[in-house]
Amino acid sequence: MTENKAVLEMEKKWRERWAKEDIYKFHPEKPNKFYLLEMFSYPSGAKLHLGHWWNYGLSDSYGRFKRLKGFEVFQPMGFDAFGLPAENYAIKTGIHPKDSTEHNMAVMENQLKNMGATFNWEYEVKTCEENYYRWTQWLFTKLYENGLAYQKYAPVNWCTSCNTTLANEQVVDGKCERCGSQVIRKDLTQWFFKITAYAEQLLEGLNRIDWPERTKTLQKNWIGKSVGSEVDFDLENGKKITVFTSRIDTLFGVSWLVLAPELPVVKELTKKEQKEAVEKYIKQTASKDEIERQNTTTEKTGVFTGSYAINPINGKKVPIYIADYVLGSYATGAVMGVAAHDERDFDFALKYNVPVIQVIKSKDGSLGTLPFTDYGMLMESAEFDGMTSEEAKSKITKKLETLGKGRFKTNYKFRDWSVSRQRYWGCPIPVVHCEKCGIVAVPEKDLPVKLPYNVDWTPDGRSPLSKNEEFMNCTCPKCGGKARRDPDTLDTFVCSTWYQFRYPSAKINDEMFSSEIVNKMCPVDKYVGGIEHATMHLLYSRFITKFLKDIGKIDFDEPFASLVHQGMILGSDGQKMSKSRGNTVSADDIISEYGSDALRLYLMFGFNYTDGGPWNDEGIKSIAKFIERFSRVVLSFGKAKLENETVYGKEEKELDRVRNYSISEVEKGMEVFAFNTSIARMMELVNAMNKYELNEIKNGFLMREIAKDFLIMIAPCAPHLSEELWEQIGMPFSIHNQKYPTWNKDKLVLDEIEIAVQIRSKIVVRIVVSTSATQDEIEAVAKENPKVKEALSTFVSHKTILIPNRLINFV
Ligand code: ANZ
Ligand code: ZN
Repeated sequence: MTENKAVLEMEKKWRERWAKEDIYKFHPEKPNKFYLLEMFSYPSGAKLHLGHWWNYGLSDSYGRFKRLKGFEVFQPMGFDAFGLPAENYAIKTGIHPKDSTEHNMAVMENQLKNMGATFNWEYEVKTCEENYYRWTQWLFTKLYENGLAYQKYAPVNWCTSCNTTLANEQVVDGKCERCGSQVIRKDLTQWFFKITAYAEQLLEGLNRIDWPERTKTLQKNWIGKSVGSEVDFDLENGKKITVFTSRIDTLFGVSWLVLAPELPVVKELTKKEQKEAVEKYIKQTASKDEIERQNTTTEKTGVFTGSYAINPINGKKVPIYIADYVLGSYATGAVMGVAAHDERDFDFALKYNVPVIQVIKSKDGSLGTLPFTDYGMLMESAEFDGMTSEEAKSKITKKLETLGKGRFKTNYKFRDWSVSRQRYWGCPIPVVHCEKCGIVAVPEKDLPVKLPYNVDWTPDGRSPLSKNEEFMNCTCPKCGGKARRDPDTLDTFVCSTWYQFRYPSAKINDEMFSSEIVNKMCPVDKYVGGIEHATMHLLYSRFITKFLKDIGKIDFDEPFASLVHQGMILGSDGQKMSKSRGNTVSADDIISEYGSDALRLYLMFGFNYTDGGPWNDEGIKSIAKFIERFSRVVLSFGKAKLENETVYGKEEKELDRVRNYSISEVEKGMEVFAFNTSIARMMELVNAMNKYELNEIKNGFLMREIAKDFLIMIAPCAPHLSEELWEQIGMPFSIHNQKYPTWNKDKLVLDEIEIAVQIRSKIVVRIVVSTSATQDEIEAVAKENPKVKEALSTFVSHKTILIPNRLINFV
């Protein structure tokens, strides 16, 4: 590898000039703001890798394009600075998370600055700083005041070897990501945010945002809305069991009830002779996770409890079973078994010998093959016979309502968001536990509850903060008596729910953010980040945005108006880049050999931004050649003598057409992150410029204009080099303050076009014809061509078929 000193120095020179003159400064008072945001990153100490260039570099190019289009672009950057990696690093090395994080942020900030991006560092946000997490805590207290933050005893992921809880994303295939040990479930009292209260609004809002369809679908499925009914089945002991069903039209076909084994009522219902089998089954179930239990390919198992319940619609007595495919955490944890119309139930019925009662005919009136669930006609009861399923669902539920034994009900699959972490490096939970007053939120004037520096983070199963007496002991803000702090910290996803509002208001410290500023600047106009966040960060921040609107902090309810997911750059072997595979590509090496503009241009040209793809060493080489070519031709065009201004013949017209076409198409591509097509159009323009150079008499004025247009178009993609060439052709600093060139529709019209000539559908030759030529005229031109003449000498053509602008066929 050779270091390309000249290029590196040129790039550095311009970066220094941009910084010195502060040309990317954001002016909030100017109209036409455009808020461009990339998901901020965790401050790792490693060097910037290709992924950073891909994500941040290319969206920076998009932002630069928007600036040229006349927008006042706001593109802030910051760090998602709390989190497990720093704490795990501390456990391994003894280096304090605060120290390593601060170091890493400084290193990374410096590297990001060296990218030559237009980030507005004045508005930097670091979530681990007191003046940030103070407002994360304030947000918590507001949620608490509004009944949306609550404590519950619930299971967490627990690593048996590290002796600590793990976040869901730290559990890989049921094992601890750090040590590979088995992760078990452990019950602990934890804090939750009631995101489920916003289920409907989260669904509805999806219709109003410009997000990729697949991301919206992921959120929709995650929320999992299910419309149905609840039915109460009476028990022999006078109590009742409520089931949730989306198919109440099958109520006449119920053969048994199935409860989730973990439901507390199971113990009461179990008869003596079934006790042993039931208890054994409950134990078995406890070792399975929900995903395993919902696996439809494994055989259904279950155990009879010995008890019966009464079907309220027909008084039939049905047995009660427990089975692990019914989940205790969804709906009521009890289902009615309808073997004839539910596949899972059908398998179960065959195995346990319960009757299969068909109550629905298929639409053609036949009984069909069991089990079938398509909507047909109800039968069996005179009252509902012949109704469609939809009619029957409504009528049956209404009837149950009058009997006091059922009701309409909508359930959602997603759960409230568990936010407590028994870890150190996070935002402390701003409540105290008082013996007299119970849980008391820390009042705003006492925030932040500071994260102490001195703690023992050895993983021994206790929250590190619980071992710091100085932190734990406090006075109750309500009664002034002795109280204890909460020893847990918040999930870092809480910190990132609202950072997009902090940025534009980053200079204000006496409130979470200025509503006036945020209402003006937000929602974010374009958000760029990975799809892996679809059902976490992207859902959480939508929830918190809706909440902030409800408490009057903002007047809009969706944080990100438009969203783009970048794909992923793979190693040249098509696999995810990783050190262990040895397929990583070092961004630094590429830059030192070719310059950062070359890296950007290659990433823009070689891949579809939303797809990504495998790295290719040849690709960067051919981009280097393209750079050489356009540098030469732009200088030649840009330095052309201003003469022959009035010469505007066929060649000038064609060159001008390519220029106008290029301007319009590059713009279209840039707008939708289709950078590869934009670069391809610029390459075509360079070809056309090359061709024009061969002309004898050249319109120097036109050449200069085209050189300038080309440089402005490529400026977002090669920010340093375009600035350099701009200067070399004698233009004043800075190219990045120019306006994107305009194009003229009239100039796009082609005068002449090449079409194919076919004889009996086989191409013989290509000819150039005027775009306004009639079929007869085209035929005449074709017949003059020697090859066509020859072909037609042995074949009598009866007619010609013309496909305009493409071909003429002699048949
Ligand atoms: C009777 C029935 C008959 C059902 C039929 C389906 C088809 P969605 O739409 O996904 O919400 N169910 C209810 N609670 C459950 C739980 N805790 N664990 C597992 N399954 C549960 O599905 C609703 C259906 O899932 C309900 O409708 C119930 O089975 C089952 F031909 O009731 B159904
Ligand atoms: Zn108190």
